[in-house]
Amino acid sequence: VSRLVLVLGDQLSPDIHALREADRDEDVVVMAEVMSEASYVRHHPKKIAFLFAAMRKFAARLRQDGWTVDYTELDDTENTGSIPGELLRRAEQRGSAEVLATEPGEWRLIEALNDCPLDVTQLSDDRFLASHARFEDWAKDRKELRMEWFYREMRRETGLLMEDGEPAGGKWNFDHENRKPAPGEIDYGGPMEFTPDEIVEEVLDLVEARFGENFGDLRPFALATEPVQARRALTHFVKNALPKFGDYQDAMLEVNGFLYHAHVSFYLNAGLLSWQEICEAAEEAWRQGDAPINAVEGFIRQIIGWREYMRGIYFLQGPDYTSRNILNHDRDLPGFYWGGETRMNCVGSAVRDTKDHAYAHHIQRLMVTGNFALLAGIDPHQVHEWYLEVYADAYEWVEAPNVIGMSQFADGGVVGSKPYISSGNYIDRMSDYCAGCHYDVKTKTGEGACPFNLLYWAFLDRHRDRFERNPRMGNMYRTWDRMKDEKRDTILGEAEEFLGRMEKGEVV
Ligand code: FAD
Ligand code: DLZ
Ligand code: SF4
Repeated sequence: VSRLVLVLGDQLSPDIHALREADRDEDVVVMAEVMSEASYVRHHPKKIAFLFAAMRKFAARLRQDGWTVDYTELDDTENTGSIPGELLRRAEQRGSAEVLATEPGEWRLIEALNDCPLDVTQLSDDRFLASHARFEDWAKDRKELRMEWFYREMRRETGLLMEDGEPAGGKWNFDHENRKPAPGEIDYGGPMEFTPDEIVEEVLDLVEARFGENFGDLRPFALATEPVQARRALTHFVKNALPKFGDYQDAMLEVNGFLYHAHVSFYLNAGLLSWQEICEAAEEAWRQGDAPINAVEGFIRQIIGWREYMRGIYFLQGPDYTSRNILNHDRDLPGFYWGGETRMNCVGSAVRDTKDHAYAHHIQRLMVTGNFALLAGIDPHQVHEWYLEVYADAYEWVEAPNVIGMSQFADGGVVGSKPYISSGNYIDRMSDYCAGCHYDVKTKTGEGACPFNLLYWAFLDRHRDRFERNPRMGNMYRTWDRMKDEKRDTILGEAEEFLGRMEKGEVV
């Protein structure tokens, strides 16, 4: 009897564990577009379209390679609407009782497969550098799980940018060279774009009809949906943008939301590219003298460092991670996160980029939308759902530790030793947003004061007990304490008033 081989929408790699273990002549691959996955949050239409198109192409490729594939399209009349439902239906049709799966990237789905009445084996997802056991081993007996230490071990294990056991260039980390403010002009035309073919067009029509109400623009759609395209996009980045990736990694520009970023997270997370090929391409550019060490080291650190570390944290912390809320924040996410009007140019621009592209780069996510939500005391679970919805690269294993941990400090400091907060000053230094803003970043109180300036101090004041003894935050408290009582009262009063207007839905 044949076994079923489950391949999920973000497992589109021909050497995924379940396929490696399966028998091409005997077993049947099951892939399914299902409402339960397409609606656990209201995903950006581009995210759904990208995945469905990539899934359809992957299924076609598997068939070409000799696999039998039972593929369910969303509109199939028999579609049961969930992954376990489709497994049961196919099991009955094929007379199978056994399922080979690769572990999903979300507790919800892992549990759903555990609860499925078939005999489901969840094999490890070994498309990652660090297995669960490897990360647990690293984490055990450590008081603090700092990414940098983990990263160095990953450098040694992969040999990436290593020379005779020493880090290339003599240092592990070149970040102090990587914090340049926004350049006046960008000499890079942005990520490679792909014209939709027939398969993509068909999916776009489907997504438009079924998910047209979700936040985000479906068209124009220019993402890669197959490995050959994704590899071209990678090569394009390595050649044209990687050399400046480091310099402008933290910069933000109103007219250009891509800067020198790779724009490959969707492809990597869904399985169209592997971390190995991305890192090897970057390392090779450095070896050839085409990209400087600060760029290549910074880039590789994001992938074998941050990405692997975040996944480790998600699985180490367990299924309740997304409900952590150590700071007891409970405000609702304001409507301008879904494109409602706001006078804050930085937030408006980051949300607009997100709506257009299902993409924003790291500093927009962290220091604009994330920073604002944290300062304003938004319920971290709502923030988490927003990030899971709006970005085409968002799956819980990577989104949650970035949002709940890094961005919202809701895990109490597992990921970050201090909260990522800043006043308007930081945004002004790193971007050109403030020049075109209704508010004045230099104004601290009164008419036109930048809300980030007000909310920053209000946050510190509100959470004094937790943070004032943090050695990296002492300076901020000393500055706050040096202000006259009257000024502090004004700031806190105006912050409160701003949040009140925001909660009433006034344009702020
Ligand atoms: P680049 O800036 O060019 O970086 C190269 C690659 O490094 C990325 O493709 C990505 O694979 C990896 N990487 C970089 N930073 C991180 C990180 N912090 N965690 C994991 N991988 C990283 N990334 C996701 O893939 N999915 C998410 O849902 C997601 N949510 C985020 C939410 C918040 C609040 C923050 C602050 C960051 C989030 N990130 C997420 C990390 C990062 O912002 C994106 O990976 C990155 O913006 C993707 O764009 P890029 O390919 O142009 O990346
Ligand atoms: C995100 C997503 C969406 C929108 N749709 C599907 C789908 O219809 N079928 C499927 O197999 N996977 C889909 N996915 C990806 C899953 O949600 C993802 O595998 C889990 O969140 C685990 O990472
Ligand atoms: Fe954002 Fe303040 Fe600058 Fe406006 S002035 S863009 S709100 S940081």
